[in-house]
Amino acid sequence: MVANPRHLEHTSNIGAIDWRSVLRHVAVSRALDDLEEFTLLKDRKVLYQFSARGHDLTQVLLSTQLTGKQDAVGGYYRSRPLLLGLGLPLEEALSSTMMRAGGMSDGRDIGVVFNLPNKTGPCVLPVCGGVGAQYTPAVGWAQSLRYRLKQLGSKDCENSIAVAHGGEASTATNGFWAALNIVTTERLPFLFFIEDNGYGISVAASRQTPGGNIARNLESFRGLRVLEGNGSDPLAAAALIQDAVAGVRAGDGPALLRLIVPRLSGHSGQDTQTYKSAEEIAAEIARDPLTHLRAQLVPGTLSAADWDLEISQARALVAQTLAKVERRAQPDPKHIQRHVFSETRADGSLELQQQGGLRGAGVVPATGTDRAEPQGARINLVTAVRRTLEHELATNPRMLVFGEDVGRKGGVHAVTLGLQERFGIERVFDTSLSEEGIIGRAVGMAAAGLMPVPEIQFRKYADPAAEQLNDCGTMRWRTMNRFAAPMVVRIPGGFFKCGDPWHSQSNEVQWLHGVGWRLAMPSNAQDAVGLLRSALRGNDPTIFFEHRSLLDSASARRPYPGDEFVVPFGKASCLREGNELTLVTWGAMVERCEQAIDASGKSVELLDLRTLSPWDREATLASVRKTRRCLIVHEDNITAGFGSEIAAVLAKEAFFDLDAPIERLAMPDVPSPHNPLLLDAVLPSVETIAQSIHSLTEI
Ligand SMILES: Cc1ncc(C[n+]2csc(CCOP(=O)(O)OP(=O)(O)O)c2C)c(N)n1
Repeated sequence: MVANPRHLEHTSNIGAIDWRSVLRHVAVSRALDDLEEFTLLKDRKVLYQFSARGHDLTQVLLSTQLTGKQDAVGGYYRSRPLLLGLGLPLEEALSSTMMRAGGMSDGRDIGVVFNLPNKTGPCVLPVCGGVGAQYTPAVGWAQSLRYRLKQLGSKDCENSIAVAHGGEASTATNGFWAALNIVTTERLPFLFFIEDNGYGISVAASRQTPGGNIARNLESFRGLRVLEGNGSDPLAAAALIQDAVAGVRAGDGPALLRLIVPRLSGHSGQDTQTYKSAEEIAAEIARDPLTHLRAQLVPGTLSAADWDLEISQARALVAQTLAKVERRAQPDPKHIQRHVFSETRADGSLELQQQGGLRGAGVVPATGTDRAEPQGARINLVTAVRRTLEHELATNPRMLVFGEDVGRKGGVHAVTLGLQERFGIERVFDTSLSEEGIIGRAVGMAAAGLMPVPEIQFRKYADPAAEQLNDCGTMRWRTMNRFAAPMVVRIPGGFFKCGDPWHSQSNEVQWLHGVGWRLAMPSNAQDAVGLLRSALRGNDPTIFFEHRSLLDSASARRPYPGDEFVVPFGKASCLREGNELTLVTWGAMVERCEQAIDASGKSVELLDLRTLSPWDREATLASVRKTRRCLIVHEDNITAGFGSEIAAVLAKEAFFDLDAPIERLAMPDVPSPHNPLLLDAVLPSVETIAQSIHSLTEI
């Protein structure tokens, strides 16, 4: 049943609310909105403005309830009053929208997408511009609370909760439904705090969900407590918010609270609201929660003079803050390429993010050794990855492995076989079939100081997670190193005995446009161990590509190189030395290139790049300067494949050293075909590679 204030289940304590403090925060939020909307936008000192007028009272009330030592919020662009209530400094808030130095992002991101690192009180995960992107990371935080309490004994996590804040239109997004499904299935301490202002820009709520009321539609959703009410009514809203939070905190499971609020401005500073009638706008103004708050407080709780004083003090405070922000410097363009990845200072120390990752939680993993100590018989790539995961799980209690079928079955490629048995269901677990949920959840876990290792079952099925992958990669940069979410995403892909457009895509180049991601593409079991371990102990999000044709191939087998073996990223492996031609490749093409070199009888230098982000430019340039010719072979489609990037760098940097054009051999621009005959026709083969070696060396 949808609860209203008459059906509250937890003892209400609205008497404990400091209404004067609530008024103060709402008044400051209003004064900020007014300043931006009516002055700074016109002066072009703010370029993107999202007023929270009408949403402010409910958000400030929510902030008073987020008292858990490990509470976290996933918010959106209209969440500023909530953040102000949680301690966002006013000067940082305004310098963010005014794009000044410092702030949330040093002028890199739109000012209203805030973040609030906090390891000992409520934190706010980095807000994204994409509607609905806030939900699954908040779910990851909620799951981390259970994990940290049970597995790490973090008492602070007891009774802490995660809240996701969004508008009613965001309940139509993939992220919302992915989150809803996970929190109810897993019974996580999670609150959906939905402020329904009736519009998603200009689209009415009735086009987002049947009947326009998401609360009503979710009444029968199993495992979800649903509440709703009027966000303009201070007492009713306070009671509902208290009750919803108290229920989640008490362990009743997830809840959704829908509060109806007026949107007292256009969607953004640019929006003139011509789609609303004058009557509608007047009716919204009549629902202004600030007016209702005054009626509530004056004169019983506050005198009219005290009320006016709070309003004028808020305006004065905002005016003083503006003066300070105006004196702040503009961000320095010199630094714009910084903090894409984790950085070290000249003395070798890490420039640590404020929150996220193992290091953000104060854990510094051992560095390992790049000297292999081969042990025993040769193992295949599957065993190599499994053994590495096993050792790291055994030595790092903050690491979790999860994805579709990775638990009892041990993964569709058997890579995680036996890991759940050994480490338990909290650390190695099956997820629901939602890639958005898998990666989004990993983002929240990483922000909470864990090392998530999600598996995407096949390369193509990372597509539904594209938004979370993208936002994860840019997190460090857009928060100016305040937050980072290091994780290792294992993704099998590429052809096997046959191809097909679903399980066999390679398409690695997409990750290289995903700013902030490291990418490893090992060609053998030894490199797989070393690269995976580097990534698991690293401080950046990493895609670890497990090529399907290499999982059990004879060519990829190597002895296990030891429990501390690491391969540093960005170091190519020179597999053959030669002086007539440099052949650059990676992944499953390595074996074909070796065979082609043998068949050609030419002196060819073979570089296996091993990682593409970063890639070893120096080794490639040095080799090409020596051999004066270069052939690049890859499985990914040829147009704008990574070979183009390598060729462009060589053309610029080694132009006068070249005796022949740089050549690329790659899959034409078609999806991977299924029939092996068709697949063979499009993949670079030993024969076509050998032919290219011949024609290039004979120029
Ligand atoms: C994934 C995505 N699609 C479209 C947009 C453009 N957009 C920004 S806000 C918005 C409407 C959101 O409405 P709602 O969730 O109800 O929140 P409100 O703005 O009303 O507070 C749209 C379509 C976006 N930011 N992200």
